[in-house]
Amino acid sequence: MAALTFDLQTTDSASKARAGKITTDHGEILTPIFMPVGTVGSVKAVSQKQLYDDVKAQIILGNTYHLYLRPTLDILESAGGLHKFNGWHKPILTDSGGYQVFSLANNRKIKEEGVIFQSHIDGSKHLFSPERVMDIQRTIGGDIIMAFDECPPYPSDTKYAKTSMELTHRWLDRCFTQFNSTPDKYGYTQNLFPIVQGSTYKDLRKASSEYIASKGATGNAIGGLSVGEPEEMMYEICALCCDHLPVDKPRYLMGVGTPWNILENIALGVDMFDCVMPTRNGRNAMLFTSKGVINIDNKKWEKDFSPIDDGIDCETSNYYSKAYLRHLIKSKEILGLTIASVHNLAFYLHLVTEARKHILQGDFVSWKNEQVDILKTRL
Ligand code: PRF
Repeated sequence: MAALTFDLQTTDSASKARAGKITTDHGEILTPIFMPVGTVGSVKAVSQKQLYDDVKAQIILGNTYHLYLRPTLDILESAGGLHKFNGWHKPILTDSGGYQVFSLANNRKIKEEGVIFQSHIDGSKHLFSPERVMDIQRTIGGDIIMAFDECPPYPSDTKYAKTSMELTHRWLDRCFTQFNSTPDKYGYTQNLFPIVQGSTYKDLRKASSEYIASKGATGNAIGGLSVGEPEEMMYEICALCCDHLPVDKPRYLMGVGTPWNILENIALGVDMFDCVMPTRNGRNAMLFTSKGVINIDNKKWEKDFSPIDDGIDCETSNYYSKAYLRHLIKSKEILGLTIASVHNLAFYLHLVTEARKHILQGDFVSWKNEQVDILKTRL
């Protein structure tokens, strides 16, 4: 079994967009790629079969914070890891909890050692340290595991951003020491991706990107963006980070974003994305389609019996009508949540697949500019 490799197939001549292929012990991932979020080991409202066949997902994400609290490591280890537990046999990436612990846990205290927090489920007290989080992710069994970081809120002053970045870097050293001194648990190779921080400060972002690059990891991530800053600022910082991260390793922009955010960041050199938006917004009646954004709650769709989206290759999106999906969502039927989530995810996967096609074809930028206007249209 072997560490993750990245084969950079093409770099666009008119932008920094790339087409590549990631190889892991659970199979290949063609990039750019979008990773559906499966927080507790399940992509909300979507079955594994729908992820394989309709969404055509190549990798999914799980969250350390949630999986550690429930079902707990004992059960995941007994199952032989998350792939065996949930029946998803393609690659899995786990986020470290270094973000969820700040947004979800109660009474959290950040110290040099790590973060002490109380479970949002039963109030029990826990410590996440870099060492502990490496051990936990080893046990969950993701193909890609993430470093334990602090994501500072937006806005943060320079002093806080710098102190926080330096802590993230010290934690990173401890992550690598622990990761390198523990074996793979289930017979396949796990890979540790470090995370760039530094808030919205260019000097900090440059320093952090260089520090992260110096680790020689098999892939690198950009964190701390899409946390409330203006879109243009996100693009500017993301561009700077990409320019200081290795060209021959995949770059992962964490927690981004809208369909147009994804295309713009692909143009800056990002290869991997994840976001709860397609599933969460889908459950709240917002659909992303090849013709623009639809609020399926709107009366306008009451008697629209045309398919949800016939512009993408997804049986669910082609089969059910807008009027029927509107009825299901209005009636709070469970099937409505499933159809909306499957459609939105299939659309995100369609979008990155098309982006890849146009990068390989050499007309990515003109296609992207045309798409961004369509994607933002409110239907
Ligand atoms: N760090 C981690 N996970 C994350 C983020 C981060 O900064 C973000 C920020 N957009 C989303 N998910 N570990």
